[in-house]
Amino acid sequence: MKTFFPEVGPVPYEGPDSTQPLAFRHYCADEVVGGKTMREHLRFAVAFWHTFRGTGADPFGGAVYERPWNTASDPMERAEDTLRAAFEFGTKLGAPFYCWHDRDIAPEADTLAETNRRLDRIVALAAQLQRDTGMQLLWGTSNCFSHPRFTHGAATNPDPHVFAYAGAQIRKAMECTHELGGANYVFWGGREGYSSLLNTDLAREQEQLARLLRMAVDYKREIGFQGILLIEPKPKEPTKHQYDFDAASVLGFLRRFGLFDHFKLNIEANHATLAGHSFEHDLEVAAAEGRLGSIDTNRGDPQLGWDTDQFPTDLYSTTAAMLVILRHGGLGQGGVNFDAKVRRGSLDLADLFHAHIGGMDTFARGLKIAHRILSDGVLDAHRQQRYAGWAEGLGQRIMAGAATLPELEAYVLSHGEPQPRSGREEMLENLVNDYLR
Ligand code: XUL
Ligand code: CO
Repeated sequence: MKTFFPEVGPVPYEGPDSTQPLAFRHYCADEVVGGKTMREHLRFAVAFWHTFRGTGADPFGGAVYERPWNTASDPMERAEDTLRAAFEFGTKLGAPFYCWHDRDIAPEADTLAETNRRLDRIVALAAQLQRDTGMQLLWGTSNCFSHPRFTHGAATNPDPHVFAYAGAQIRKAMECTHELGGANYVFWGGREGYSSLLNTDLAREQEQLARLLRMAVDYKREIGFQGILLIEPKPKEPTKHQYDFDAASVLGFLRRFGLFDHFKLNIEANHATLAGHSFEHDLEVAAAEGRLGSIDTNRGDPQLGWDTDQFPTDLYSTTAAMLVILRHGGLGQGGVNFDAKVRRGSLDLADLFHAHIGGMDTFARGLKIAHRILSDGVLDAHRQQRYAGWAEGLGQRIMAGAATLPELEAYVLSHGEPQPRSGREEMLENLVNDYLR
């Protein structure tokens, strides 16, 4: 049996005082936080595409990483080696889940029939490796954006033949996800958007996208797939205007096309910030409507305006995210996927471990801190107090639908000006900082 990381053993939990770089300081899978283990809260997943298929290439230069699983001359042998490396990595790291695109795990062949045969072969191996290691599939998805045929979009393509190709690919990827017991299936609208209105029929393209999603809902029912269908919003990149701009626009889109009950959202930190939001804003928008399904936790760089897909290291951000997630009852059958890549200059295999360990520890700390903040109740008490007026008298009548505009006028005429009240934002920021110590 080949091994690809002979120099790294299982990553232990050593606690906050550890000085060993290849150890967890905060993520202790079996530790119980608020009635659930950290493993159950966080459901960490390794993203197959970045961690095992990433090459370090950028727009100014090609591949720089030399990976031992990428050496065989036969593409299918390389694919099998890559999959084995992924399971060795995930097992050593102690990540319970992984995620893939169809074309990451099995390379595309000359015909769809042959490509599907390749996928079947790799899925059989994945099923065996899942059984051997206990690792599970958080979600599968289809890459309908890299191949040149998808240059003008997949579901939103002006050519129905390309739409059909996307549909065929998604059907197969859903079937493979189902076979592997995937907990979710993701749709990220890779090139579902446009760059110029001069050649684009926006209304038609949105209807096409909805039609494809409806077909996916029907197919899910047909095969009895129990996973959740997730849409991952992103405002731009690769196209200038993406239709799945942010959580709010996706929720509106789903409602408009009668798809609301069939989908939840996979919120990605870096996509939320590209849309001009914070990560926690988009999480809250999804969660407020009961549609928060899962997260991609990769962050952007505050100085760069594009999708840098970096591992999370900012404690303030993971705390804010976990506050939203815990308040809304957790991620259910979703999880925390690292859709993140190491930097071009991070050449060593060990860097892949350091990156994931850091991300897992940062989230584990965010979880523990958010749990403490919520259990102490000080923050929520402030919030509740701020809206106290709605629990009685006038507030209650308004929300019960009993008040009228003339009644509001009469109320103001007899009560005069409302009393100004501070939002206490800075005090609350200080309060959160106290917990970060
Ligand atoms: C792209 C992105 C994707 C999706 C899956 O920005 O986030 O990798 O997560 O297709
Ligand atoms: Co993503």
